[in-house]
Amino acid sequence: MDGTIVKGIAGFYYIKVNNKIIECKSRGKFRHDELSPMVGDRVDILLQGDTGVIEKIYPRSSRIIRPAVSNVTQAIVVFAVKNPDINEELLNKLLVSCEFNNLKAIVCFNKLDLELSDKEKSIEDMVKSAGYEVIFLKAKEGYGIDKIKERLKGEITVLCGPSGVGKSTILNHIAGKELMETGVISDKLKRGKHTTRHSELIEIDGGFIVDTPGFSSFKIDFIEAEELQYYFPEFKNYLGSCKFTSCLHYKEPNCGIKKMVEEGLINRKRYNFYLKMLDEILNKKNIIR
Ligand SMILES: Nc1nc2c(ncn2[C@@H]2O[C@H](COP(=O)(O)OP(=O)(O)OP(=O)(O)O)[C@@H](O)[C@H]2O)c(=O)[nH]1
Ligand SMILES: [Mg+2]
Ligand SMILES: [Zn+2]
Repeated sequence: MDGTIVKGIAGFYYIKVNNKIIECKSRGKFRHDELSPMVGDRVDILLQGDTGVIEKIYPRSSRIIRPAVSNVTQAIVVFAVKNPDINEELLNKLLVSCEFNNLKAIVCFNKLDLELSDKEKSIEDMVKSAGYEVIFLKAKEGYGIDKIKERLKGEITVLCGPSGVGKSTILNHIAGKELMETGVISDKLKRGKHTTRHSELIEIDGGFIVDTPGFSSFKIDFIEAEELQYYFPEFKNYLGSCKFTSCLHYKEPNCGIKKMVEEGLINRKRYNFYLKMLDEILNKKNIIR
């Protein structure tokens, strides 16, 4: 029998098999492969009465750390237009992190019922110029939720973004009545969440979605300086046009990326963010050396 691990608590794993959740233990042998089951894993299980044993973990297509979930295919990056204000740098860092982890990213701006100013408009332009889809929401009223639901089928989606932007509100609306029960359970679990740090996949509309606790800062300086450019999708078409193949698009002459920034084909805010991250990465290296 094969299924997907939707939750793991204290050595027990909960596997969704067809329409049932089966509680399983893991076989010890995975430890030799330094592989222990994690939420998101596709597994084979052996039934022993009502419970089971995980026999096999299928190869993972991806693995994210916070929350620890495998096989995630997509991220819904949530910010609020107000309360709290959009942190542009954090937004860009999350987008780079999505590219690094090979996740499709969709950006949602929630709380559209609150005032929308030129600042949000320019951030929307920036995000769209990098090729990302933008969805506006009034999650509290359920507005825009249907657009998100359309994107969930066949995906394992992670909801991420700062605290208080409305991620859990979105998830509750997506799930509707069905989750109300799950909501009660995960409310209970949420209390333990800070200590156990487990995450749970919720099956909706032919896909899985996982909520995450919000965060306010985020580092991406583990990325190599030479690789950073590949996590800016809007650079891709122009990367061959620099004079030097090793160009980092910083101080080098005849840089195709800088030229595109001058011509307005690459968003200047995104380019400035790229430079800032590059600087952080290079400085970090200096300290280690
Ligand atoms: N005005 C307005 N408030 C909203 C909207 N959606 C959510 N909120 C409110 O924003 C607050 C935070 O919502 P949550 O869903 O808990 O936010 P979260 O992103 O899950 O926060 P963390 O769990 O701390 O990461 C709540 O008071 C919600 O009622 C909206 O569309 N408009
Ligand atoms: Mg929440
Ligand atoms: Zn260049």
